[in-house]
Amino acid sequence: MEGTLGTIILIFFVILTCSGVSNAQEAPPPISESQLHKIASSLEMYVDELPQMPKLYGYSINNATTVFAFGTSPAAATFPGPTIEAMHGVPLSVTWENHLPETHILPLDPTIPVATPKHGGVPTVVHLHGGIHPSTSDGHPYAWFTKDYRETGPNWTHPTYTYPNVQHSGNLWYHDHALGLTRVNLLAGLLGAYVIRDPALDSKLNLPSGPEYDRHLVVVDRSFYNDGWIFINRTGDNPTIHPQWQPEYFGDAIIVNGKAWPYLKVSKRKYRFRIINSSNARFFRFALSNGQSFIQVGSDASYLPAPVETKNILLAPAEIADVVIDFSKTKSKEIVLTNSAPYPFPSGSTPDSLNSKVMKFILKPEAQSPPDYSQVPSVLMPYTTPTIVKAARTRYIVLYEYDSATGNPTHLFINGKQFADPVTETPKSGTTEIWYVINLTNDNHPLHIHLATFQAIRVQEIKNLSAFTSCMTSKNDALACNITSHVVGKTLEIPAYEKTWKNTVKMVPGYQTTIVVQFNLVDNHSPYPFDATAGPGYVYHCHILDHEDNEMIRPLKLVA
Ligand SMILES: *[C@@H]1O[C@H](CO)[C@@H](O)[C@H](O)[C@H]1NC(C)=O
Ligand SMILES: *[C@@H]1O[C@H](CO)[C@@H](O)[C@H](O)[C@H]1NC(C)=O
Ligand SMILES: *[C@@H]1O[C@H](CO)[C@@H](O)[C@H](O)[C@H]1NC(C)=O
Ligand SMILES: *[C@@H]1O[C@H](CO)[C@@H](O)[C@H](O)[C@H]1NC(C)=O
Ligand SMILES: *[C@@H]1O[C@H](CO)[C@@H](O)[C@H](O)[C@H]1NC(C)=O
Ligand SMILES: *[C@@H]1O[C@H](CO)[C@@H](O)[C@H](O)[C@H]1NC(C)=O
Ligand SMILES: CC(=O)N[C@H]1CO[C@H](CO)[C@@H](O)[C@@H]1O
Ligand SMILES: [Cu+2]
Repeated sequence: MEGTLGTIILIFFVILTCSGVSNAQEAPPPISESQLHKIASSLEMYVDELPQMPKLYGYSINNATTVFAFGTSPAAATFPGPTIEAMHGVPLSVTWENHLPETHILPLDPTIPVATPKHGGVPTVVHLHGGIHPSTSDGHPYAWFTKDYRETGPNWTHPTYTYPNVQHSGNLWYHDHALGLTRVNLLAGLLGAYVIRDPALDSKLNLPSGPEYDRHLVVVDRSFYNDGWIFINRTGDNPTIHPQWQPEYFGDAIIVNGKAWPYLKVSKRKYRFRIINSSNARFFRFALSNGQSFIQVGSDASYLPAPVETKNILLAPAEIADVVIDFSKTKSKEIVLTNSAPYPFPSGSTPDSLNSKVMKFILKPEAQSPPDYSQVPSVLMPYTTPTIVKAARTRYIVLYEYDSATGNPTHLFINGKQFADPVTETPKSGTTEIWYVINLTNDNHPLHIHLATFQAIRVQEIKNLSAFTSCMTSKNDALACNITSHVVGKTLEIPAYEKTWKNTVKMVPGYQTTIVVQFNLVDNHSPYPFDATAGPGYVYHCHILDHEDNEMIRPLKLVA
């Protein structure tokens, strides 16, 4: 099909709605963890109706919160940004402009590699997460730009990005990706949903549809000061090394579509929810309080081969769960969407009375529920089985965390390398590779690879981890450290709801996760409809944003 080129202009605007705070750079008075918790617990749950973008403004609590927001004008800017509706096969171009203020609303850390314009302003660049597009439209961390493009990073290309939308229908999201600023720019609000529709496929599947029954839930966690200002700790965990950087941001309040713990009135019928975890570091393990199951139909930007019924969904930052919830059979009048994931995941604190709750569904009476003609088909999308894909080559990808003398993390590297070190991952465009990802840290790292689609096929424990880790720390060479003789421990079951072509996969600590990575087009192995080897190239990184900003990120350059 010949695509027409739609153009929308998206502009960043800061909405200054908070009257109390005039100068962002002026440090607020110190605040304790228990005070933050008290502020979050003073927010009444389930008083706000779940909003739908793009109607909503970024007021998360009783006091308005100043945010950075996406929109086509200051009046139209929202947090999350407007949901971009794209059509399969119809290229879309977006001109990204920067109208952010001269100084950031959150504290920065100059000791990590960070975009630093000489003439002020807040650098930003937009990445379409899960998108298959040229690297000149990928939002490379070095492709940042400030207001009116007066200063640009070394890999900046042009203001207008083109998204070919050659993928089948599914869920993507867009967010800031500027070097060393991702955690604060997303915390400030620079994120939004993007959906690709495909009328032929969508009508065949006949899942719940239309604005009322097919909804996005963009979930984040945030802490706030009393006046509504977003809280981020201004003291680093190793303040003499990094004055501000902390290894993970966790907020006390759970925000869905810009509201803290909202509610949604639902009819007794099926709904489709596209749940995007846009937290900086918080994992969510979702469940429904009445014990009923989710029917998961998609993961990240792909459908599952067949629907999976599950009572729990574990979602890492940047992962997307596409689920159907059938409210027609429950006797409950209210159902709470709950969260039970420890933070940091998997060995941190248990969620408390606040962050164990996400939102509430309030059921309308039967009489008010119109007939439901939607369905959940038994087969969704047949894909190539990863185990029979022919791999062009294998690579070892090792995740390291470095700690100070006090045992606090100072930085994280992939393969012992900094982001600025020369590119080492140079797959051939059109091929498939096997990557063995080895996590030598205590955290679960959601690995995100730009452009590629990939899935885990084996997750196996590393035996004699301390011996292997000490060898790797000195040699940084998995083969020389006898990796195969160490990967002999127990294997973990890969959840059925993750067995599809994903763009973010969780890496279990102390385990080797084997992933099949496709550097070609999902579904049919047709070549990319653009030169994927041109331009500044892509990146792969941990999607815990605090890790990504402190160098758990590496370049990825496709070659012919
Ligand atoms: C914001 O909250 C604080 C403390 O709860 C209160 O004193 C103040 O009046 C509130 N301001 C607005 C605009 O709601
Ligand atoms: C901020 O970080 C410092 C250093 O890690 C810590 O001592 C302090 O408790 C933190 N404050 C809050 C409110 O979390
Ligand atoms: C969201 O993602 C973050 C960071 O990857 C992760 O720690 C958190 O558990 C996720 N939360 C949910 C609800 O999926
Ligand atoms: C672990 O490796 C060390 C060093 O290679 C070795 O001395 C030790 O016996 C090993 N331990 C086990 C339980 O295999
Ligand atoms: C790897 O294993 C071989 C044979 O088992 C052994 O000779 C060699 O010393 C080992 N290398 C390391 C770094 O442990
Ligand atoms: C990207 O930026 C780096 C410097 O950070 C530079 O060496 C490289 O040539 C740039 N690549 C392109 C294609 O602009
Ligand atoms: C080498 C290393 O530090 N591995 C860690 C990986 O994660 C496990 C589980 O959290 C830890 O116990 C290991 O120490
Ligand atoms: Cu990480």
